[in-house]
Amino acid sequence: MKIKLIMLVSLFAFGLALNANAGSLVDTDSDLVPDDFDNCLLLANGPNEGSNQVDSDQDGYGNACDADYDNDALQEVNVQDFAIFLAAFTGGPTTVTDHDGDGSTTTIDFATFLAAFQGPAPQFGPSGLACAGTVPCVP
Ligand SMILES: [Ca+2]
Ligand SMILES: [Ca+2]
Ligand SMILES: [Ca+2]
Ligand SMILES: [Ca+2]
Repeated sequence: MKIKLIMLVSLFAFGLALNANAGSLVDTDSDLVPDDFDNCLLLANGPNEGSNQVDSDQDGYGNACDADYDNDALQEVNVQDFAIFLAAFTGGPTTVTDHDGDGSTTTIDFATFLAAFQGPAPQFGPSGLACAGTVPCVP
């Protein structure tokens, strides 16, 4: 009886360990970047996408899902961010505004901005990184 109990407890512990390992390999958006390391948790931005985890402003939210270009205290996507987008769109430096990672700020990137601008709070992310929201976010 005692041996059976020990076996049962061992199996339970083994199951827990397996579960813990499985948890760290969950990839919600199937972009080959596990959730715990994915700076755009619900949007594919892995090695198969041009935006591959690039985070120009180092706030822990990948360019692909971060339209809060100025990282203001309100953490909103508002007209200040639109001004930054417009500057990049009309020939200014392209970094944070390049959502699809093709090296330029185009109408495709504007669609991403607009969706965030009109979307409910939070208007960017979410990120799977524990340090998201702090600059620099060092996982
Ligand atoms: Ca992922
Ligand atoms: Ca992702
Ligand atoms: Ca960012
Ligand atoms: Ca782009």
